[in-house]
Amino acid sequence: MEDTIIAAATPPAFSAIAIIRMSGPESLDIINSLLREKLTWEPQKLYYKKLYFADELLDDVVLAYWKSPRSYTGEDMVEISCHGNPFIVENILEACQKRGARLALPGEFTKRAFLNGKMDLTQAEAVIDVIQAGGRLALKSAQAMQSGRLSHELLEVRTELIEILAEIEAYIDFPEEDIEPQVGNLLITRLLSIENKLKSLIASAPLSRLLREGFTIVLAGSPNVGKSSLFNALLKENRAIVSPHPGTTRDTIEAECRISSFLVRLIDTAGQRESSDQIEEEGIRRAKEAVKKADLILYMVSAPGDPSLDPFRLPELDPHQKVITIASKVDLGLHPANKDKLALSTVTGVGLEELEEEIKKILKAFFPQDFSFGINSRQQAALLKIAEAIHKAICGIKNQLAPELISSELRSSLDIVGEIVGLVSAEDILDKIFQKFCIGK
Ligand SMILES: Nc1nc2c(ncn2[C@@H]2O[C@H](COP(=O)(O)OP(=O)(O)O)[C@@H](O)[C@H]2O)c(=O)[nH]1
Ligand SMILES: [Mg+2]
Repeated sequence: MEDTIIAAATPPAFSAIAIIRMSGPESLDIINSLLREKLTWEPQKLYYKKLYFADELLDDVVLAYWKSPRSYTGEDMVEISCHGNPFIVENILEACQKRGARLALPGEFTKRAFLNGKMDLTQAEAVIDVIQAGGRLALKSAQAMQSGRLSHELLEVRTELIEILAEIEAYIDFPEEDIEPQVGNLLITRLLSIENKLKSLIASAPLSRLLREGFTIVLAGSPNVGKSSLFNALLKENRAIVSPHPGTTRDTIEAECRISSFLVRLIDTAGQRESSDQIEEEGIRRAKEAVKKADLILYMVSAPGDPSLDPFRLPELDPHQKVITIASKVDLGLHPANKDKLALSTVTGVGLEELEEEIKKILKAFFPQDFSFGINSRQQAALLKIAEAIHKAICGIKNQLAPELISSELRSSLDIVGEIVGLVSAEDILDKIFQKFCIGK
């Protein structure tokens, strides 16, 4: 029998209400032991009661009871809403532990929900993404995943694979017969369409990484062009030190912000020029590293001077990396060579709105119009293996390999589909997934 677990579901802060959750067979006994009256519990009803431990009042609380299997975890559950004071929460947690509950591990409630068949593994993984989504699109993607969109698509793949497998395995019983070319071609067409579906799912992985980890936007350019001033203007606070002396920012400075409801890591870099100063050189090295990892680079050139005089040159970039070239300090006048660039002044504010609009446009363009959800890296790795097995099966049919060989590829891809949704799941994989959760979820 499972033990009974307990945890605060809300963060330790002074607030109107805090919620504590308990799950497991002893939940009702434990909470009953803290009541002074006998209660006839009905599931999904709220009870306003006083909890006591020994003779001490713990708090006035609202209690809810969910009876197994109709609960989040699938077990008997009790939810305690108390006043939002961390000392009250601690006292209640302690009292329940003394009566037999134990503190839950990170993600243990959701792990139990998964193990009790309340959700599959892709849905369980999405729970944490829903909680931690740092922007609207990230939330939409996590919610689609939680509602089972990926599982649904994979189930279709699975059904199709089983049908194809049945056709191929029919040949195993007749060793004298090869797969007829006509049948083979049809099977290849069906496998290719699965392969395409997998490819588009796999292509969503880097996008979901962007949603989860945020876009990296790097400010780059020569010393003194106004990078740190723009960094502060974009963050709307004075985070980086601005000074008229070139080389003031000697390291990269990073801050998280939200642009158009996307999570963004904004990085201010040290001015990039040849330097004899060792610390500054290290800063420049880091700046170059930052540029390499950037999704978008705000490349600043100084307006009044000729850009060819700016010692900083952008390194060669990957095709996915985007650049906005900005002519800075336009309040001092705009050099004709910079006419085609976004003209900006952090002193007068000219160009700031335009820049933010441009950034929004570029970030949005990373996602296709019909983007609905992105897969995580575990799912991506597994889908890559399936795609590879299917590719081998296609080659096998083309090269008229023995049906056993083709079927074994397809069987292995069926197993991996099972791993993704959690039909088969090793304990260490589950541990890795649920460790990332917060306690109480
Ligand atoms: N006139 C004017 N001066 C600016 C502007 N932006 C920055 N500066 C000044 O230029 C100098 C260098 O700015 P800073 O942001 O430290 O440049 P960084 O070295 O590229 O980070 C400072 O004295 C700033 O006050 C601007 O838009 N107009
Ligand atoms: Mg600076």
